[in-house]
Amino acid sequence: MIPELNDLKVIDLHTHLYPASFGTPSAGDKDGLMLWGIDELLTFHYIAAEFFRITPRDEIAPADFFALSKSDQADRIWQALFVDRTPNSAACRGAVHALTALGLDPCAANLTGIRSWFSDQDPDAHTDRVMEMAGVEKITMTNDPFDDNERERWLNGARPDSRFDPVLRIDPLVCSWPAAAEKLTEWGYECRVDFGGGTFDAVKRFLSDWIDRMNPVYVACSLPPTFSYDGPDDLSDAATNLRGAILPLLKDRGLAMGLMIGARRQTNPELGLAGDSLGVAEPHALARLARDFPNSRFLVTMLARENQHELISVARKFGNILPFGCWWFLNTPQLIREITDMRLELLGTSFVPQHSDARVLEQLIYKWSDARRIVGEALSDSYLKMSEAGREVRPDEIERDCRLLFRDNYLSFIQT
Ligand code: FIX
Ligand code: ZN
Repeated sequence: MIPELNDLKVIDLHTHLYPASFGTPSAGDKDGLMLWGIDELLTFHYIAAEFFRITPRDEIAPADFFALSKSDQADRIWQALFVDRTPNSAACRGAVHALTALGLDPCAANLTGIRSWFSDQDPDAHTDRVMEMAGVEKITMTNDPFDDNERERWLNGARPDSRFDPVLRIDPLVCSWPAAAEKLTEWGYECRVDFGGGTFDAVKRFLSDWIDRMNPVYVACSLPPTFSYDGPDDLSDAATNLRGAILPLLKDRGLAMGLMIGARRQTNPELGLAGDSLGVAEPHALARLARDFPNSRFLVTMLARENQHELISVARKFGNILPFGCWWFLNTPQLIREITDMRLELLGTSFVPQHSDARVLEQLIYKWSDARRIVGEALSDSYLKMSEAGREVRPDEIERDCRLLFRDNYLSFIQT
């Protein structure tokens, strides 16, 4: 373990967390975006997926489960996965870890006591406390103007405070053309689905307006494993929009593009968010983008374990690619270790080892504790090997490396 990592304040560069100013169900705003507390922790989609695996359909079908109140859902999950079974999956263990860290009983027979503790907390002060416990200085959000609920909140003046950095998320512009063109037209940005007329201008105006409104630290989209980009002659909708509008506009506005590649949406639609899975993607598309847009910057994470080695090899060729995080199904101790070792061996310290992807505030506690421990072990091993090769590492160098990995690589990349 690396002691320097214990006290380091990290920047969490991708989450789905919000401040209380975006509303919270615990305060009666049922579609509020700030998720926290025991009911959200237990109904988190990673855990819900595990519940459906072991719950026969004739006991409760997914649609009937989702029709229950959040607290009834949480009660059922607690009983099935934490009482009747041992909570030893990474997601369940994470909830146990967060509860224990907050002084709550992970062996409780029911949720009454835990729920009452959470109901005594003020969401805003609780955010400070959880960030302090997790050692997180900044939470980077995911802000989606195509989501009606979120969109309305921004238009009605909701804004984050200085603990939260916005990120403008634009999946439909890349992945769902022409549906996105119809939406933009409906909102007053007249687009033609065939990219004729002033469509690129309309897309740029849309992006500019949301950049002005949100002041994002970068712009992001998640892409399916089938995403392709094959150079200047590629006439697919995604390539056309990236080349004609999105990347030029981001360059003008000095913003990096986050690409999260490999999510296969709605493999099992009945399960909602818990129904997504992954597929192996083709990193060649990324290499072409980095090559054709040398003045654009790409923050990249890929979802398939099979893609990790190739992503690193592409990043070795292009300084405008910054690999980050062990995303979603890769965020388990074993895979974080494997991927971090591979990155340290091939990229030195020029990457960002982890982001939390937290959707529920208290997840920061276990996700960052795991990341510090596992990345710390990988880093220690790399120092040991260096020492065997004849070069000791100094304490100030260890501190610098930790800062690079958990803050400075990202900060300098988005500010370049
Ligand atoms: O696209 C994303 O940002 C993904 O992280 C999410 O869609 C996903 O549901 C998730 O929570 C993964 O951790
Ligand atoms: Zn995410």
